[in-house]
Amino acid sequence: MEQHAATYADPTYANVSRRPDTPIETLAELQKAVRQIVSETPVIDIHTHLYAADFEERLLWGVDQLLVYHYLTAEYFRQGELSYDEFWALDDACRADKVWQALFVDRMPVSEAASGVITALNRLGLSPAIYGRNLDAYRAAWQNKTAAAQVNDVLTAARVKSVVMTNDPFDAVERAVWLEGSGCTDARFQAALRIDKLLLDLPSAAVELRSLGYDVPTDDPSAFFQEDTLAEVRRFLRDWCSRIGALYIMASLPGDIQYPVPGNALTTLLDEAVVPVCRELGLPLALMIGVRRQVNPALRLAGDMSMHADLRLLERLCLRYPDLELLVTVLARENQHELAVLARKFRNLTPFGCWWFLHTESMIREMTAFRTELLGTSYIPQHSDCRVLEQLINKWDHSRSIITGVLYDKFARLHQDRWFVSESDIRRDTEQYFGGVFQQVLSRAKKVKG
Ligand code: HDL
Ligand code: ZN
Repeated sequence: MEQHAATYADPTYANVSRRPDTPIETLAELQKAVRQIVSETPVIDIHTHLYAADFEERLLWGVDQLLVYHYLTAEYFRQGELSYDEFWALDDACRADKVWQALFVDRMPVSEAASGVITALNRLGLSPAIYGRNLDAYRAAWQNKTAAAQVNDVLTAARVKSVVMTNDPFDAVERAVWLEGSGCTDARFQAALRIDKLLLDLPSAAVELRSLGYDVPTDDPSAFFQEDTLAEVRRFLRDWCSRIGALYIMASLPGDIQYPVPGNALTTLLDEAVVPVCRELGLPLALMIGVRRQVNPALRLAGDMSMHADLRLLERLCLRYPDLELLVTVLARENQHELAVLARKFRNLTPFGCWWFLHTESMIREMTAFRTELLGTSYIPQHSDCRVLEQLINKWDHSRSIITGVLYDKFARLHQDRWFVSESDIRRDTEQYFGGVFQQVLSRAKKVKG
């Protein structure tokens, strides 16, 4: 792109009052400033599957865990030689060996997930120029590291200010940490209450609720529409949101959920339990829509599929609850533009992130461009969805460079139309994207509290 110096002799400029810091003069300087500021601005990662070190083995980290990440195991089964049963019979280290050989040695690691491993290793000082393609060399480099030290190194390298965990009260191991252990003692790890099982598998959730001391029937699902049962579900939600300090309540949903459907369990639970507790506690509701679980169970965690979602569910929730803050991400590429347009209709709907199969360079670029064109800086461009600690580095490095490109293009056009950009403009808008919008959603939700 040609360089247009902002000629201060330009009469249209002469009358412009000076900004706090001097407007950037050339496109080359603008590009440098955008790259630097987007690269260095700390981010709040609003949805991850990471855990603080308090959760011990729930915090996944290290070379082997990077390689047995379910994105990579799905890719392994396409090009590795083992059957499902042979692979699953191995321990993590042997599985990692197989993934490394198949996806990193026998061929170039060009997929998003595979190249991400290389980015993370390199950025943590394990340069492939030195460590080569010998997996044991990378393992040896970290054999004496502690989880706590790796957490500090990774959060610093990734410039991640804080992450929001996915906290499932129906997970017995995690529940024990909250009920019997220390809970989470690291303020950099915030909590979110995940309630898929309550919304999507009520009979099984009812059994667990009862075992936890909530007086809900386990033999008569229709009883869930009675006020005393719904009061107990609200008590459960309230207790757990308070216990973990949930920033929001969240659920993932298939794409074919209809809402509202009178007499339907999900409609009743949303209307009579989840939304009332969100309002009572002043919390947003986060919905991740368009997942079809376990289309291939042999892949285990990697066995889920995307599906097109009927977004009228969101339209109706926004109309029925205009003061409920909704954080939403959808899984089908075909739904993304529609979600951005829907967010233009409802100010309480905030799209976030490029979820799962959309967390790839080409999809992030496509989505960030049209979301910015439709929503300006009023949405949340990315979350990492990390399951393994070191992924924070590659997921955010790759996303930052793409967001840099989109922002630069928009700022450059303004610059050329003599709407000059300063570093403070760039910093302010980047901070919006990297946590500001999320914090505004949280504070708007708090205003509705009560
Ligand atoms: O349901 C979810 O939160 C998804 O993000 C799944 O956990 C999925 O397995 C995943 O890790 N996506 O990135
Ligand atoms: Zn997730």
